[in-house]
Amino acid sequence: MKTFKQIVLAATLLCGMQGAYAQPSTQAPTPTHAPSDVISTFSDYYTNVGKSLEPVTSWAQNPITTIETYFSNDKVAKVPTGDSPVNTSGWNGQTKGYIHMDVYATSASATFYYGIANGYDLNGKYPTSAFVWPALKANQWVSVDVPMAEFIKGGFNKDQNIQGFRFRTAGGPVYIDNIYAYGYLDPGELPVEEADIPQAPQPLHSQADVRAVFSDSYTLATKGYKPQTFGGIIGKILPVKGFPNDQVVEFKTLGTSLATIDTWKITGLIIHVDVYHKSDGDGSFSFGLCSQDWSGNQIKQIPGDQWNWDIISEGEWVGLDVPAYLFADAGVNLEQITQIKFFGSGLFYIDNLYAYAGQILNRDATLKSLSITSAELAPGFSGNVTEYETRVAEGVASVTINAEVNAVTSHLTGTGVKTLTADYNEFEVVVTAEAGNTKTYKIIVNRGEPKDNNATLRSLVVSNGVGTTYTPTPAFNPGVAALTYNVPADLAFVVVEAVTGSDKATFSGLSGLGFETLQPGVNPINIVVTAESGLKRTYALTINRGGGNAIRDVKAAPVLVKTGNGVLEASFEGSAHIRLYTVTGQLIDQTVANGAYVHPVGRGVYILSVDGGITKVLVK
Ligand SMILES: [Ca+2]
Ligand SMILES: [Ca+2]
Repeated sequence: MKTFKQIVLAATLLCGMQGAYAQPSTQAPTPTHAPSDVISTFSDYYTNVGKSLEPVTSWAQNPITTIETYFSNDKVAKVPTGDSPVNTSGWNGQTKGYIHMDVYATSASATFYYGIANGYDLNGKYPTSAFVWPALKANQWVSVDVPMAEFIKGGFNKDQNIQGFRFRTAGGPVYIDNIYAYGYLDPGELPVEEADIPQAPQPLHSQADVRAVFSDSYTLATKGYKPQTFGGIIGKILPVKGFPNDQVVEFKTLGTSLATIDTWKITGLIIHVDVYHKSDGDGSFSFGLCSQDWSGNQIKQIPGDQWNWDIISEGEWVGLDVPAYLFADAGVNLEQITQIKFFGSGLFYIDNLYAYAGQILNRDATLKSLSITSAELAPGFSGNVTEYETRVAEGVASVTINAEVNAVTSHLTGTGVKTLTADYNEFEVVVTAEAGNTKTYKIIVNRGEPKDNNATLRSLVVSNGVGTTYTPTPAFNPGVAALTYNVPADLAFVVVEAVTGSDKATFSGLSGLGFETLQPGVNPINIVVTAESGLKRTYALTINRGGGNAIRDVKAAPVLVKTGNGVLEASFEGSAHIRLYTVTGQLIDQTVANGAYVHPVGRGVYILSVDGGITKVLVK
């Protein structure tokens, strides 16, 4: 027992000694940035601004960063080895260009890097791999300055404050002092953010009937939509990908999201908003309004027994139209609306938030039933399922499609007797709702035994016929629908060779294949492949003679051609570049001739190019 006590005592002493020596031997260098350019969060030097670090002690599984005091009154953060989260609630350092830290290690083999977090869960966002963290030095302070753009590229949302750090240390502890942000955040350094969704439908209400809050379609709109930093997530105003002038609001993880709006007067009107549920969550969506104050605490929602918010289906724009009086019933002053708050579950976008005078048109474009004579559809009918397939017996010449709309105000097309022109047939039934939105139901009718449905090309080569092939944009693959080739301005024809993906597929004639003469400029060529089942697929080639912008106007000189006695004779005015080809594009001869050209030929078809002008010559 005595021995055991001595060991415990010795261990305690040893630990105590290590603790005493394991601290920086010098104070951190005095910061050099002007206080007016600094937003600090942990520094004894900058006292005019800043929050402090708030060590997270509640996460038992994580090593805890502590705040130590050395050199009488100098605070230093001691970061243990591992993954240590530290709060710095509401620090707005993200508005600056860099985050600075002074970092001290007792060994040069220690490493340190860190992420910053938008939320209290401290899922840190780290710089991209392009950023090189400075190496630590033994018993020295090292300045670590990370561009804010690196964190933003790494996923940090610059529209929200920094809620914490996630320190990552190996071979520690390391010591940190003077954590502050400084410098200019250059918007040009930041990644371009876009909403990768389709554009919202064009609103159809006339300007005179509309009081808009957020819409690119109404130029007299209030445009007073200002997403708020409190009360849930921040709606982010972004352009639609490919449409820089069409903005939408993104709600990344709704939740709730509050926005103030310029005073909105909507007595007697209907509130419209287009909503797109891209992913995540259950698609539930609604909004509330406030006419009372600016805190967001007085938002009123419509009681559930008075309005049924539909679940927004994923991957399509859905227009919501809600009568304003329902909010009046809930206690909102419709002449003084100052805030709107969105509620939901998932990743949403909204567009075209406005109120209009009019009546609510029925948006129901679903079918109540859909069937086909003498065959069952698969899967079984459901109003929200829009694609069906069936198979009928060999020799069936026609089927009848029957359908009923859900709403009597809808319009229906595509039903009735349908002739089966092939063993693979596609039919569409389209429902147009009273409000103008449509829903298309597709029915594939297969006839007879299953047949090969492959109507793709395996390869496609466009060449000049004498060994030079041209590369299309985009690169060829069997699934591509349109290809553009830029070819030289003086190329009078191309040779197109294609192989079908299935031996059972056929070309529709030889249209688009083999020798194709080119006009200067744009030459469309379509290749149509027909699968065994009858399914057709078109590859649309655009041959751009002159390479897109260097289109040359080739004047075909008047050419007189005679053949006979095994000789082709051409006469024309002046000097000309001559090329003679076989019908499949093999170059036979090229030269420059003045006024006349003579070449021996056998029987067959030849292509004569005189200064780019093409003449087809038949030699009997
Ligand atoms: Ca300090
Ligand atoms: Ca828009």
